[in-house]
Amino acid sequence: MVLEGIRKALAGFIKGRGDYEKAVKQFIKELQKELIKSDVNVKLVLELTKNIRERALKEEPPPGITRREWFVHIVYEELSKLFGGEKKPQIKPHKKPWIIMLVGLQGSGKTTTAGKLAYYYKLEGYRVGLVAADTFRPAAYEQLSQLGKLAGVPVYGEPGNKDAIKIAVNGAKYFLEKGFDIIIIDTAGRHHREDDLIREMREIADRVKPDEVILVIDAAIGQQAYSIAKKFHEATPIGSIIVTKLDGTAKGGGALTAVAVTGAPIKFIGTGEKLDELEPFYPPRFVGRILGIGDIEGLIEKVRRAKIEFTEKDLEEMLSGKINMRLVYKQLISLRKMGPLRKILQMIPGLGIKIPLEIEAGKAEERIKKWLAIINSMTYEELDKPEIIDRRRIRRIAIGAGVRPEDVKELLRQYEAMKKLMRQLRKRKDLLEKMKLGVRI
Ligand SMILES: Nc1nc2c(ncn2[C@@H]2O[C@H](COP(=O)(O)OP(=O)(O)OP(=O)(O)O)[C@@H](O)[C@H]2O)c(=O)[nH]1
Ligand SMILES: [Mg+2]
Repeated sequence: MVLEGIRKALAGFIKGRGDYEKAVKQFIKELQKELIKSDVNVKLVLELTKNIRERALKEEPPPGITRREWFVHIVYEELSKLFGGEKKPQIKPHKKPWIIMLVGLQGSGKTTTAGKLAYYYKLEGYRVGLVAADTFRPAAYEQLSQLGKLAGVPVYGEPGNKDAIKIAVNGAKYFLEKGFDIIIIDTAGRHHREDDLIREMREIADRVKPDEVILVIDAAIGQQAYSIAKKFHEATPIGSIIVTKLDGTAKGGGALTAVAVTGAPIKFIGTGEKLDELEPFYPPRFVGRILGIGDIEGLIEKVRRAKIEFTEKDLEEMLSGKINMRLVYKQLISLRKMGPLRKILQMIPGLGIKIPLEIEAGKAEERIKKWLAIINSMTYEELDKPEIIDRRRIRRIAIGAGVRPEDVKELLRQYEAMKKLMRQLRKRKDLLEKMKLGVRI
């Protein structure tokens, strides 16, 4: 697996107990070493680590998250960005039929990937056909035929015919007439000159008009993937990219990040020679695996929950009468950050409603912390319907949160007060509308 060292460095970081800033520095050094070893562009590495360092020293973790945990989250986010961000790859074809044309340098893995793609889409329920339009490689048709047989997908070819463009056109026509959903055209990578390869690719594309041209890149090429992607794209717009042989090279990080920089989406990655060794590429998941998914999943979820914001939509929901502990939780968290409800309540001094949460008191912070712990100990059912919380449940929640049962009761009282407040607010709809419009009352 590429970038294995990062995982070790991070594990060391999480377990470490010493000085935080020193540990950050140490981890960043390791991270740089690993990325550069994996052939990631030095400029990208420096930019990444600068971002991580800045965020690590500047950002405050949300409540309930330690600084070290927050740091792991930062690394996870920044690495995901480096590998292409949060966008999910578009795997399903936009329409049917869908013609895919595979292009790429000699030996990059086009034919193997054609077989893998056919197999993948077949399992997804599509009717898939393969077209062998490589007239350069000896026995290219046989190679694809075998893969087709393994995948259980028909292969169109004209062994003996040297006109790749004609074969591609005929093959596409053949499967279109038969009503196939996805047609995958394998092309040659074996030309005497790269110019000829590019020219042939352009001609096939002009004649067949594929819905998607996929560039296949061998990960072993490292950061050179950037110039290859660019060159191909200039010849024919590349819809997406598949990076192959990530299992067999130490330079995978370089290839993936170089492609990400071009902005072309990496759709799949190839992780072996077998038909099923192809997987959709989603940067956060990939990074999760680099960092050790088991270790990081729980943490990311924890951070995600801690980052919850109380939004305008939540306010609308609350005002429409729907209130539960989840909303209260969000509200409490955003009260710490001067959430919208507090602002709104402050804007209407004449409303004559007592603010139930004593947010002015100095003790508020302590209290909110306690309440958050209490809510964290509730079950989903209790969060949605706090009304069911009886004495037994109160005791259990208190133990879980490390507080006294009285504290739980107090929160429930506040919850009731909040519910009442919402009801009162709802009756003053006129005022609320004005507030939303920003009219001063
Ligand atoms: N380990 C590993 N090997 C792969 C992967 N993808 C392809 N290969 C191997 O790479 C070699 C070349 O693959 P092909 O599919 O023939 O490459 P090609 O781009 O069609 O080659 P030409 O048609 O000659 O241009 C074969 O031995 C494949 O088994 C992968 O993801 N992992
Ligand atoms: Mg081939």
